[in-house]
Amino acid sequence: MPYEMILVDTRGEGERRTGFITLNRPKQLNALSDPLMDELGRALRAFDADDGIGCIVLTGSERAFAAGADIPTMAPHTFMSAFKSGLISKNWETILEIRKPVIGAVAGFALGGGCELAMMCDFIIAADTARFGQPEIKLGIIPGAGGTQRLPRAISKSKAMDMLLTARMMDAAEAERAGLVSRVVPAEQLMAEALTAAETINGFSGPSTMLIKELVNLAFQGPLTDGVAIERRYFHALFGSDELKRAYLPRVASGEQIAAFWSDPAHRLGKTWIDHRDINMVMLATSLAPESYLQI
Ligand code: DAK
Repeated sequence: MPYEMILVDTRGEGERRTGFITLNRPKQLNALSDPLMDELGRALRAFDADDGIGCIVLTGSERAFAAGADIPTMAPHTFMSAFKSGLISKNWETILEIRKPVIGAVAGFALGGGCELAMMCDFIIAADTARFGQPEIKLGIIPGAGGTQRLPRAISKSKAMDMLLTARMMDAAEAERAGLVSRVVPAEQLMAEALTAAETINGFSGPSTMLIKELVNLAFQGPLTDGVAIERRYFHALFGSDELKRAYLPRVASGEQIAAFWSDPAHRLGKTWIDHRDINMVMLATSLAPESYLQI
């Protein structure tokens, strides 16, 4: 089924490419409606299931990433209709189920639900034109897609209270200082920067990127001790990987220097016997003493 409110394409080179999803309701500044969120969820799931895709970039227009939930379609709701239809829930959080990294590339307004959607991305690269805000209070409502929960975790209680209670917008420079975004670039470089970041990720092990994403999200959402315990289990589990044993252990056992092995660009690019998916296994392995492998 074709998309009407988003644009979808793939970019980059190599074995795994980057899936781009562009919110495309220009007249409404990409206001987020139910049909749009359905399409977004469908596109995200399709990229997640595609072995040729390593990473996803979610973006909007130069003027707006998204100016919030679509106000006219929300306005008629009553408590019961909002509750029964699961307003801003069932199809708004598909992005949280995606296992591949999702980069938010934000230019212009990211307000209300737009800011909340950006915060659901794994990290945000912002154009210097980006402006973030949670202006719901001006409408007499509150955020409905996690704004009161993710914003304080991302930028501190004080700044979150300030933004939520005064409805002021935060520019890109302040958003970077506060930790809401990972980098700020001139607007005209936004897409290139996002693609470069995505291609870097695409060059690493897919399973490792998925595990890192899962664990960082656990750190963001859950208690520290649980997160560290689960991280340890996954770390141990990676040593059960056939790839690790086939690709790396024989070389260590034969006495090859780790540094020499790793500095060979052919290995780094996965052009020889070592497949690119092994690379992160190797990186994990190099953090332990060689004797450890010989006991596995
Ligand atoms: N929804 C629908 N259309 C929107 C929109 C939105 N959120 N934001 C902007 N637009 C539309 C404008 O209506 C305008 O359309 P036309 O009049 O040209 O047809 C067009 O986009 C351009 O907007 P402006 O002319 O206002 O452009 P400016 O550059 O002057 O201002 C702005 C840009 C982003 C600062 C301004 O448009 C603005 O403040 N927009 C609203 C931002 C906002 O408050 N977002 C929503 C946050 S609240 C619920 C009810 C509501 C909600 C939830 C539940 N219930 C009753 C259950 C809302 C949730 C939110 O996300």
